[in-house]
Amino acid sequence: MTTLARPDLYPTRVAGEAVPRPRLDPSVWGTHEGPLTARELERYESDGYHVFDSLLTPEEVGTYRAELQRLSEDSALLASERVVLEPDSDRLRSVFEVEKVSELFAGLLASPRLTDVARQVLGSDVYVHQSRVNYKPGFGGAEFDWHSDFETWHAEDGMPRPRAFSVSIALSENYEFNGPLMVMPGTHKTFVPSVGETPPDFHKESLRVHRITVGSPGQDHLTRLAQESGIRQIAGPAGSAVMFDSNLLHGSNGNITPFARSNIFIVYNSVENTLERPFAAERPRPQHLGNREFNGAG
Ligand code: 6CS
Ligand code: FE
Repeated sequence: MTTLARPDLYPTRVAGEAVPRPRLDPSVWGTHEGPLTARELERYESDGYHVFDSLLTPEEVGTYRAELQRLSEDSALLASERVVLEPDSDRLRSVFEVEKVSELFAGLLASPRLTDVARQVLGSDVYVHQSRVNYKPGFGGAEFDWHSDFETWHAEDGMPRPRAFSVSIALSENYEFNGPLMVMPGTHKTFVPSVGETPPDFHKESLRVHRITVGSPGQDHLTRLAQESGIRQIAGPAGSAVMFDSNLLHGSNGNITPFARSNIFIVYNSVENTLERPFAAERPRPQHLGNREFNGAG
């Protein structure tokens, strides 16, 4: 069966040299009213991220932390493909599509304090493209190397445009020293293609050991962008959160301290940007990594 050619606005996983190109799309779509002020939207468009000092109450944090513990002891879940283990141990690294295994987290994903922001920023109705809890345990939670999420979601999930963002909600203290999220402000405005073909079932490797070549910008581009943009470390108390554009370069260091850095990440995508076939992979990734049930986020 011949596959029809289609426009690829963000070619990546290329052979030869990767040439960064300007982003073709805004980060803030439309002029919907919503929880963020005009100034906050301007800053988000410019920096590519926005910090919420306290998105959850201390009581909610307690409830979700207990849920994290419950999930980490669920033997059926631990044996499922939703779970990714740490590369150097069999401790829990990530649990994907948490709304399918936790009614509590399903309620959080659908709560208006998040979906109202998502509709405002994405300028349309929205749905959850991906959710995950990253446990980043103490004494060895491994790093996540620098990357653009959109580069992966475009190449491997078939997301056409960067009309999506993640909200990372701290369910434990995100200290300066236990592997908090780091971003390069403003880099969401440049799309840096990755060099090299996507190996089959690449996610089975890339989600566990995130020191990868395919799917990451080259060190030359990372060096230049870091020099131009700087690096901002997003530390914050449990209950705080940061939303960041799908194409913003980010990463996090490993955690050698005793203090886990456990966060829940929720990705909202516009219903006008639903997944097609991958732009640079043989087969789509599984449902728990890239949601293909495009019902609204409630
Ligand atoms: O491949 C993905 O979809 C995941 N990988 C990383 C390192 N961040 C975004 C996402 O969870
Ligand atoms: Fe990421």
